[in-house]
Amino acid sequence: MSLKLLIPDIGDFDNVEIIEILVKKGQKINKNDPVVTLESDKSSVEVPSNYEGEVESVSVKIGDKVSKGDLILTLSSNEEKNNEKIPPVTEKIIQEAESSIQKTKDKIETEDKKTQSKILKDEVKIVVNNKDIDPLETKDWLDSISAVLEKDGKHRAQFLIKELIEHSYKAGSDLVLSRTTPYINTISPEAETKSSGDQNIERRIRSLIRWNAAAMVVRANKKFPELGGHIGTFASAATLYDVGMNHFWRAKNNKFSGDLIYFQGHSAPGIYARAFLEGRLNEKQLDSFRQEVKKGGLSSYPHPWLMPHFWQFPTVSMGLGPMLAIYQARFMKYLINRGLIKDEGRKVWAFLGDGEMDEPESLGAIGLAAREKLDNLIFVVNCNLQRLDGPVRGNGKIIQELEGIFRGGGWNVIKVIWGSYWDSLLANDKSGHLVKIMNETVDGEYQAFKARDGLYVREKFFGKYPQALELVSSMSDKDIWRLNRGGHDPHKVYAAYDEAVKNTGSPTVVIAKTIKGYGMGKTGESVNTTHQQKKLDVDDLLYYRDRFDVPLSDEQVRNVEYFKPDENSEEIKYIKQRRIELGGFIPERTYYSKPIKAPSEDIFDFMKKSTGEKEMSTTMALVRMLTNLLRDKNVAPKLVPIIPDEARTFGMEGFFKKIGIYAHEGQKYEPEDAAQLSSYREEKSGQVLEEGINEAGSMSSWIAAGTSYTNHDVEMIPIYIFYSMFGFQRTGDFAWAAGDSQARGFLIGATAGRTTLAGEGLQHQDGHSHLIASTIPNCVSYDPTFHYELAVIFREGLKRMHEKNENIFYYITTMNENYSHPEMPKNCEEGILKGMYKIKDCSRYKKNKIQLLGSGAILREMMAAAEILQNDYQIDSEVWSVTSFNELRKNGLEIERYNLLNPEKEKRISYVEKCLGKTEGPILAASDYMRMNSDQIRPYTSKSFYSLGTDGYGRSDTRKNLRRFFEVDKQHIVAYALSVLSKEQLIASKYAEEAIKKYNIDKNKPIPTKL
Ligand SMILES: Cc1ncc(C[n+]2csc(CCOP(=O)(O)OP(=O)(O)O)c2C)c(N)n1
Ligand SMILES: [Mg+2]
Repeated sequence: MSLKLLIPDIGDFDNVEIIEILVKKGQKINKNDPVVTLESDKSSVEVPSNYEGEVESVSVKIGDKVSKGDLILTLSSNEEKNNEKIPPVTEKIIQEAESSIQKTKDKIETEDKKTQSKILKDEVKIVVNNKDIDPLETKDWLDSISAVLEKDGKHRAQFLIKELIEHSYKAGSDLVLSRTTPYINTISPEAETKSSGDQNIERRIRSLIRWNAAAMVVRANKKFPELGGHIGTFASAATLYDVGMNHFWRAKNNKFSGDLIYFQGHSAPGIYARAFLEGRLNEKQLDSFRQEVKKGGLSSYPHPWLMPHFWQFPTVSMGLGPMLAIYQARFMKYLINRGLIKDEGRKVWAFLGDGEMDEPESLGAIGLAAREKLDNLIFVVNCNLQRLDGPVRGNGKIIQELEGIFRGGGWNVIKVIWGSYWDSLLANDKSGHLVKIMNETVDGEYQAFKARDGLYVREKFFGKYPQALELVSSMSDKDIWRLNRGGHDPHKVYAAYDEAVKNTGSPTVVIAKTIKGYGMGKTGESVNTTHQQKKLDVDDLLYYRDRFDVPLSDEQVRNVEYFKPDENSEEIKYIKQRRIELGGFIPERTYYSKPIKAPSEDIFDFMKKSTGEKEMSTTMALVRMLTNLLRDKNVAPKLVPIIPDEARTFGMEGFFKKIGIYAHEGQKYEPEDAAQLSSYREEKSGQVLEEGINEAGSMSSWIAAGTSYTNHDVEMIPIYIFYSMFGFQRTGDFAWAAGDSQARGFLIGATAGRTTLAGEGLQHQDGHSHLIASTIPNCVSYDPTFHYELAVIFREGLKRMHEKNENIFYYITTMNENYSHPEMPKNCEEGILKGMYKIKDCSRYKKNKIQLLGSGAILREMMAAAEILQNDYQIDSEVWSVTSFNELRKNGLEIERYNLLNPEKEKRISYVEKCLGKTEGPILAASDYMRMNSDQIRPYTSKSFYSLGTDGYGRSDTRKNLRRFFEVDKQHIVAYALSVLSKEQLIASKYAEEAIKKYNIDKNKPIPTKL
């Protein structure tokens, strides 16, 4: 039958232009194949076919203006017309819902069985509480719930408790809800899974790692006290890492893609110390800790840039690790759901300090982790109760606080507070007084206990209640001192990790209590100054050796010697065997991803032609280019568009329907705009990462995608498009970490420029992002004006980063000002990429000349100014399009350095000088950024150089008024150019004076930085 394909609902637009026809008469097409591209003044979008069939006739041509319901083409097809209906999402939703109900049911049943086997057989304890007016009645209730737990499992018990709470609320009581549990371990001793490891050997290995880590810091500081380093952090975390290394973390190899571990920055010495025992690092390397200038040194903290075969993730800027890990885990699921990697049950582990959790970024994304059910994510928060200056929560309890926050956020929370020596005490605490003390004691006290001794703990802790004191009456002070904390007990840590890796449906946080500076003795253990302790005197070292039974003589201790047992020793064999069984060493950074072939030139050809009368912004040109890239079979699946709730601002809403928005649960509702061409389509295999108003999250996603080549061995092309003002300045530290991580991809600062965004005002108008971008050594940045410049830059970016695997990333600004774009001039590609090329030569009068350099939005003002100078003042000029002052500066720096270091060699010429050296007249440069942007190249030319720019706070007004205000409009450029020429004594000053008058330029207006 013959079917008509009509223009669908295109939202608010009417009379939209057809800019491409993608099918021909006689062509066979599939359902959803794009047939034409429409372009409004804001965005371009492809129209897909609703049917499969053969094109009979095409009823539109390029340039036609169409509206909803207009005929595009007719098709001969075997399909029934009712396909025209909106896809039956509803049915899919029902199917998905049914299957998820069944899965949940199955899960509940198995979990209930599991709980039943773990229930305490003990009688219920009566927790003494002053508010309890009838302890016996309390006991009745508690006994009842115990019976339910034993008979019907935890879900039934939780259900009854929930019902009770709701019932009492309805009956008039306040809502009683607690997100915290008593200050004891989440996993009861009976429910702990036991490690199969040899605990004696593991302890010996851990002791050696502890020793070597401390020795490394002490030795470095003996040589050069300025080097610094940390002992206390790793000392508190050694067991947390060791259990993971010996039993849980699977390395990348040819059979498995590897777990990903974010190590806490300050624990780096411990990770090196383990690598030393594993034979991956030698003594010489340990002795180069923090001395990286000479090749082979070990970086102070995890920095993939400095140790590209070792460290995978930079973490030492606190707060970045937690967010990066969350988005890393999410990106792993994204790749799985898009079918780009297999689901191998890999995990992302992030080790965090309890002080670090105060960074807003640390907790800022935990909601996303729960919402996206990231059961591939495990946080381990090392609660040593201290940060740099003192206690994290002296007057409170950080563990309880974190428990409440994470549980409230939907995480699976596992508290590891007490070590095994406490088990029997807690079991004998029939009156509940011990738990009561535990609950009542604040972190400041807990810290102080561990800075004292057993007697102090007996008196101040157990001594609070006679019943608790009685519990320890038969224990010596030494025994009391040995009562360990959960995070130092490998059994407890093992059990927690075991549960964490088995948990499904939510992320897990293991909150482990430890002691900062564990084992460091009186000068380091649990004292406020621990964090910065980098030296240990001989007595401390001897104490440390004895505490951990390190087999070194006093003399060796005095010399702070490392200790590595013989290759055939039990310890070395064991440590290696464990890693062999877990697939290799960790951390290790490798990549085996296949490069992505850059698309052929011709897919960018349309951007090299003039747009004629048609006006468009560079943002629109970018979206058009991306639409074209999505037709390239190599590139299309690898593109990861990342948008923080700005797709409509940038005219990218067409991507929603075309490639879908990633949503791990698909789309459970029929979108309000389902019938529209740019409908908000969410899909499990969706490609767009729509991050919501969350630039830090978007940046974390971008880093995850940009490092996918190493973390997943799949090269991806992330394109994160944002309001340029909310880019580098908002999330600059992430950008720095991206450079360190060697992320590859595009950052697009859209709606850029101080005078180009017009109405948005001070907080939105960006006049400095390029300067911030220039601070990142491997960031390549451009400020293009015309669509062909954008095409040349983007293609080169694809080639350099994704085909040739250069470890750089691109920052490109695009604007939202509409204008027509000229055809690409001949032979300008090299100049576009190097940073400047001549775009216009006005040489009619051959008397006086000036070099006009314009960038981004201001280039067109420069070009217009050149016309005025020529027509009204008989001044010739050459106009240069500067696509990147940053790139020009980089070249200038290098050349200047070479020349200074090689005074006897022939002088090399910077690219700026190559362009401008032999030209006539002074230089006047301007951009829509601060003057400092163009001033960057001033040292690399021998000519007189003046610059204009948009220094000062932005404000809302029309573009014309803003450019006048910041003195970068064509009239100001003309007046300043005349003034420059008069200053250079090439023309009389009266011309400049006249122009200033003519253009009503107020000389008395303060410089905009003061307004
Ligand atoms: C963003 C940031 N701010 C400040 C610091 C400086 N700093 C380094 S470690 C530290 C204290 C860390 O305490 P915590 O997170 O509890 O780690 P711990 O060493 O106790 O395990 C501080 C403030 C930093 N590295 N990053
Ligand atoms: Mg801490």
